[in-house]
Amino acid sequence: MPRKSLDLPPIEYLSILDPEGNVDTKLEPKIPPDDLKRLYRTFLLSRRFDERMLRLQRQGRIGTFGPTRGHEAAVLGSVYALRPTDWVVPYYREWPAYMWRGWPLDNLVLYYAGFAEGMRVPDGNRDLPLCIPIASQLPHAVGVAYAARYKGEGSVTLAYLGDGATSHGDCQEAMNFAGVFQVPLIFLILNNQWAISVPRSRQTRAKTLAQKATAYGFPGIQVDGNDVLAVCVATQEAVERARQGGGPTLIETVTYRLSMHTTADDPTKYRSEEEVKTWEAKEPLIRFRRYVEAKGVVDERTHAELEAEVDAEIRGAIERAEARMKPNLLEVFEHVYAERPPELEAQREALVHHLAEIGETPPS
Ligand SMILES: Cc1ncc(C[n+]2csc(CCOP(=O)(O)OP(=O)(O)O)c2C)c(N)n1
Repeated sequence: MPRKSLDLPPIEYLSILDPEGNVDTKLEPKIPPDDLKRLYRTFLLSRRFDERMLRLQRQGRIGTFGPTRGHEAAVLGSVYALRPTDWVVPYYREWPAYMWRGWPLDNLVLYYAGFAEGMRVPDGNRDLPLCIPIASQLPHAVGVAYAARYKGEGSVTLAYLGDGATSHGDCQEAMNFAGVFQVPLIFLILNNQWAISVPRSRQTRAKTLAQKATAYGFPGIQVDGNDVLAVCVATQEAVERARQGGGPTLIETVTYRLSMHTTADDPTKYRSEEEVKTWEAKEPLIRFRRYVEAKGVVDERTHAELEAEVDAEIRGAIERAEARMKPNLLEVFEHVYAERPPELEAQREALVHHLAEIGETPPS
């Protein structure tokens, strides 16, 4: 009757590109120059889009917006490892993954201006819409992965969640069933240290979020989430394993939300300037720029060209989206119930009647 340590897998930490732009060449993935350039362009596009959307919100032209500044390396490094036939299940900050997968920017502007049509998934894209209820996307992700395997698609599913989401029941249920059924699914946690004003230390007493995978019987790894290369390598390994029937993986990306949680939040109320400064020094875009410059993929001139290109793309998207914004009051009754309850139907009819009385016809 011994008392002994159990043989449990150790948790690895992976980092390849440090904040100064130094690369561990033994671990460096072979990303073709064209892909590096496209990744850098998407990085720049999402950063500039983020800045522009904050300004649009302040001008009252869109509603609440959740910035992604600081998360881009974790999102783009991971989505890069997928094929277009794989599935993406985001929460609400991973729209850089949509950009990578070819969504029109107009959709995103429309969505944040309150038009549900903005979340209409482009035909042929295997992405789920953004999901606001925390962790509720995860049981769906398990279902998607299970169904894809059942149909023999050979695809994998990449699901995103925040550190805050890990303390929700939906997350535990999803991870448990993903492990039990060995579905081809990757849980990618964006551990940005905060869930609005609640710090990571109040979500779990566990040393890492990656180790939670051990409890569900699949591999977990912690990676530097501001390092595109490390996230890419960890995801490529997980994708490969999932495709070969090896089941799920949990990847914890350690990163930081450099901006506010959403435009309805004031982070100066709960976090220190020193903390933000420490993370600014590990900023992922600057780090990636150093890398692509050292590789000779981007220089001053191409950088300026890319800046001009993404600026024009964003301007065009906003113009097109604003031209499509035709408010329809009756829409508040849509997309909630499959069959509208009688009291809501009565309210809708009253509104139709009222609009007719004041001579307003809602756009069809
Ligand atoms: C079920 C549910 N409960 C509460 C909320 C309110 N809420 C919105 S964001 C958020 C914090 C989420 O933090 P995290 O999962 O770490 O993601 P992050 O926003 O930091 O990327 C909460 C509690 C919600 N959207 N859904």
